[in-house]
Amino acid sequence: MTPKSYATPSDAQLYLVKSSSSDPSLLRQACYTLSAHLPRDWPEDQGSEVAFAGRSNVGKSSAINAITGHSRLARTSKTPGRTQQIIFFTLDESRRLVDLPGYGYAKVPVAMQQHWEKTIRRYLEERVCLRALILPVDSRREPTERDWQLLNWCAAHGLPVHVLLTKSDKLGRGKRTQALRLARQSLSDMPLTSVQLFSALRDVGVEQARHRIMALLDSVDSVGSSS
Ligand SMILES: Nc1nc2c(ncn2[C@@H]2O[C@H](COP(=O)(O)OP(=O)(O)OP(=O)(O)O)[C@@H](O)[C@H]2O)c(=O)[nH]1
Ligand SMILES: [Mg+2]
Repeated sequence: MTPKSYATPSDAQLYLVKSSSSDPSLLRQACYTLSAHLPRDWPEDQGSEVAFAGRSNVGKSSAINAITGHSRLARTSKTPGRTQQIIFFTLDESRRLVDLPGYGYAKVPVAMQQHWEKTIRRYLEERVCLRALILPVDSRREPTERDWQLLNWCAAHGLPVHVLLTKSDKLGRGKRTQALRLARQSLSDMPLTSVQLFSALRDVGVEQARHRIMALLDSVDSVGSSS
């Protein structure tokens, strides 16, 4: 399988700047479309998608719920490994959000971990309509090795990533500011990667994330037209 090639970072950045005015209220229209175990079950590869990826239990599904304003759209759980399929949510006829299974939870059976490793890789490499990843990272912890692998892969392929420093309600003000500063520093050599503080529980950074996601969804993709 030939990995798709994304726009060069500088091109992609230009596209993003052009299209930052989309109305975030569209996100409230999100509705569940389907859950896919296998690539053949994915919706047709057209329009644009932004996918939430990241460590198990970091708050991906909670972030989707906060951002769409629907408390039960994506299933959340205290037990890691809750999302075990690729879940597609439709915003309108051409735009979707995607909840990917989390990685890094040791109690998920090895065969299942391998299946998702392979399927998520395939999703990233082949999905032409994928515009960007949202990567929630726990604001109290360092990104994991697997987070870095994903960030590096996206940087190498020109795929934008927006990092949400989740569960920031668990940090005091000083620690929150410090977490944001450190994250900005460590991502500073990745021009297509942005970062913000976020809390699904306390509504921190939700509006900011909405604006970013809309800009990413509506960024022009040079891949679809060139590959
Ligand atoms: N304090 C706090 N807890 C949160 C926040 N976001 C999520 N959580 C909690 O973290 C746990 C995991 O949240 P999920 O949204 O299910 O995490 P996930 O990344 O989708 O997990 P998997 O589907 O297992 O990969 C739940 O108990 C949530 O209530 C937040 O902003 N603040
Ligand atoms: Mg989940």
